[in-house]
Amino acid sequence: MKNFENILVTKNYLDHRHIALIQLNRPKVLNALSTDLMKEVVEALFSLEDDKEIRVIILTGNDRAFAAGADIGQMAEATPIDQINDNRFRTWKQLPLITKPIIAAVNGFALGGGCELAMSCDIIIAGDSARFGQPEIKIGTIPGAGGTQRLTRAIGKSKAMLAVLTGDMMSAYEAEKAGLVARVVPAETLMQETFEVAKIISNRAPVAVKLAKEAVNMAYETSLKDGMEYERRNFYLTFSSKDQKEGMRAFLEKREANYEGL
Ligand code: CO8
Repeated sequence: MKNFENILVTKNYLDHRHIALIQLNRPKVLNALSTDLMKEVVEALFSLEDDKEIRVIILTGNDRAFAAGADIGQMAEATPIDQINDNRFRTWKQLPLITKPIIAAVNGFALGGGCELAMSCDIIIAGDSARFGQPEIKIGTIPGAGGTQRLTRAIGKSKAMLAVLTGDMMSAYEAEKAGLVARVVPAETLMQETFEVAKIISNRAPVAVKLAKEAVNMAYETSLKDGMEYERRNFYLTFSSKDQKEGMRAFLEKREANYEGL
């Protein structure tokens, strides 16, 4: 893996060969999501996607901030045409193409694009000091990378409206209660707790994990009827994998399954 300027990438995270960590690393600006940083995140994700050893990716920031939003300095004087030509959204559009599970481990601020980046991941685990919000309204704009869409699907219209129209932040516990966050843990143990979740997922059959992720995401993309159909087809598809045979035989033989991702 090459060296990046704005992120740190660790394969074999905590000596686990199936887990990788991407850490946003612009601490002086609370990990503001510059175009370059987002390009690097996407490049690293695709490199880990292609790495056969990696089964789960953790995305994190630091104790103070997961990310405090898009880089305001970079945007302040931009015209719509600058935004189009800069094509910042190209990187964001690539995030859903990653088939491996991505867990956002959030301490501190996850605001604006930072909240949107966390919501682009598959699971959000938050430290108890984490704060989520879409504060764009306070600086005269609105969310641009899913804040009005993913947040509304995650926490419902009324709470999303409150967040988007006031710009006020939610605590980690409010975010958990609303359904944005899967689990809140003590801030100091965030990375260890996230690693434990990643370990569990990395022990599951990788093909089934990908098909399950795809099927859950379909719940957001389509009608219930079509989603059910999609799920059923992915269910059938798992029966063409070696790992399904291994998993069910291991259960019947009362032993641990050994999954190969085949
Ligand atoms: N962009 C650039 N710099 C930032 C950002 C940001 N989003 N957030 C913080 N910083 C910088 C500050 O300017 C400051 O720099 P300096 O030390 O040079 O003055 C440094 O980080 C530390 O910040 P503060 O001194 O403000 O720290 P506080 O603890 O006092 O406050 C806050 C922390 C509350 C998080 C505060 O920094 C803040 O309100 N930040 C802005 C939050 C925000 O408005 N985010 C939304 C940005 S717009 C957006 O995300 C739109 C996304 C659209 C999708 C993008 C697609 C391309």
